[in-house]
Amino acid sequence: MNRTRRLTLIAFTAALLLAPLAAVIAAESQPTPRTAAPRAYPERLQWWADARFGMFIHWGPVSLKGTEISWSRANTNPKCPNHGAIPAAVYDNLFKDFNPTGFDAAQWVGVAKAAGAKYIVLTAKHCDGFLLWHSRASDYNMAATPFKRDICAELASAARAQGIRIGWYFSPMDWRDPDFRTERNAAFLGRMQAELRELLSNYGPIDLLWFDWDGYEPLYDQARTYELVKSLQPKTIINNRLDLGKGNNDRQILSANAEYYTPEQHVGAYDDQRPWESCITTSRRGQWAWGGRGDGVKSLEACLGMLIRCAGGDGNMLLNVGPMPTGEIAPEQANLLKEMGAWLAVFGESIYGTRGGPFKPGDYGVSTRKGNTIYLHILEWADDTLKLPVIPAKVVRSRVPNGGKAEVRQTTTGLEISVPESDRQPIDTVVALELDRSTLDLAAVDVPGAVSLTTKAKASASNTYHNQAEFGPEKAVDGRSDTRWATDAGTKSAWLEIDLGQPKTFSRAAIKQAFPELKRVRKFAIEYWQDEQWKTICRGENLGTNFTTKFEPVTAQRLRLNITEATDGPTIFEFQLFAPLARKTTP
Ligand code: FHN
Repeated sequence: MNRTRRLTLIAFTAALLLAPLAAVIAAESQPTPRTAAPRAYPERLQWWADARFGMFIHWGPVSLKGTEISWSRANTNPKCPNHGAIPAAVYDNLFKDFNPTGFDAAQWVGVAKAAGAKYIVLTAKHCDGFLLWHSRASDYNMAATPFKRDICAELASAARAQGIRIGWYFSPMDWRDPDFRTERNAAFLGRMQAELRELLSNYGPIDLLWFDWDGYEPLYDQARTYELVKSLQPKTIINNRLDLGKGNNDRQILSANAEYYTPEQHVGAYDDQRPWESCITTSRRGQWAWGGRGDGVKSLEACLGMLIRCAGGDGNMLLNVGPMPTGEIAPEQANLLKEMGAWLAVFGESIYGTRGGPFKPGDYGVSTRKGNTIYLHILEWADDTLKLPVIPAKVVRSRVPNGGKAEVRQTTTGLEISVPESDRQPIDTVVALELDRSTLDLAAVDVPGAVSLTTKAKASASNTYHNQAEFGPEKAVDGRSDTRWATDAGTKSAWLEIDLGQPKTFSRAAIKQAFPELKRVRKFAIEYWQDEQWKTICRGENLGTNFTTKFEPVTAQRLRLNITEATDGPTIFEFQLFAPLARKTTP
């Protein structure tokens, strides 16, 4: 066979072999096509996608300290990011006092079940290198503690006994290992892969593997590590973080082995083309491990709101608890989850087994869909009637899952939905719309929110965090909920002033506070400048996640959010004002 024919044959075979991989990587890095219907999940991900809600558990000997897992450990490896206050010699010997006699795996699984979570992910090994199972690969494990018991073994069987899926969080990083990220990294890799082999061999079928990253070099021998996982647990679902390193973000999928991406501590943006799961803490101050009695938890409104917005964005939520050193899940964490479960017991049909959309997330809330049904999740009533854009389908009937009545009008310009105040729900008014066709091949549509009068207006403030433009007053009027005006630590009162450029009339205001769970803003007022003085429109206390208020129309050019009492540097995502809505003159 002559040389050209041989080369053409080789090229042709290579193209044949590489085509599928190229297609996946190409698809993963493509921006989300705007008009496509939701992409079907690979069969192997279907249980996970239908679940929508999982419980994350960050735990280890560090819970004795109530400080953050791994990050509170002092640095012993310059190639690692931790610079904690606890000397390594102290941190690495906490296991000698770790005796969680109150640990009951069935009780933990019970908390997840009562919450309505369908899968659990435990930090079997976090970046501090401590193993929550009996290991031959490393003696820095539970067998060396006074408690001795194998947490992974007990949790895996308790989960299966209660029909809950089990996943391991496994840190490929080990900030304690002397060989990690050094010229002796191969020795570390041998140990890391031996540990992974134990976790995936000794505890039965593992449904999910949650790798993590630390923003530093991903020297984890990915090819062999993935091969090891797939050979031992071909069905296990793998997240995207084994491939991530410097300069990457948690929304990137960088290889064919990574099956979903992982926004952290916030709800991911709407994406029905690539699977995703937001991991978020229940901890009031955002800590993953037990934060001590002084920490506390986020509100039910905040946590349920985030789960509903994740589902409406076509993603999952992995909500974290940090058990106490006694082994128990603290009552405030267990009760919060129980309350979420109570809501899901009534409205679960609008979350489980749904896809996000077809109405994309907006100020009104979100929507989810299943079969011929769209579930509207109305989290905010800007007006008595919610207006939604046109969809190419007929609404044949509507219902409110927990009883109550919804009035739905479909016109050529879209949908109008109203629910009497008495039938509205405190956190989420769910309205189910049955269509004359499947909802699953509808392309998602944007729901334009009312445009705030403050968007892009001139802004000034009494204080800006470190005078950094990134946290300047204009960040609270840029129409984005991922940027924020922030003030210096220790700031006990502050004001944000807006100049609308000319007198404008408004009758509704909204304030989106950053880190609402820290309850920093205790007293505030919205004021306008008239007759050479500031006049009060409304006052409020204990600003939450999304403060909204309506008032008699006011016409003014200069106005301000005056935070008169704060516990510490208040910070605001958005301060919005809205013109009165054109009153529909009934014909
Ligand atoms: O550093 C870890 C952190 O402790 C926690 O485990 C989170 C969970 O997603 N992941 C890392 C931060 O991205």
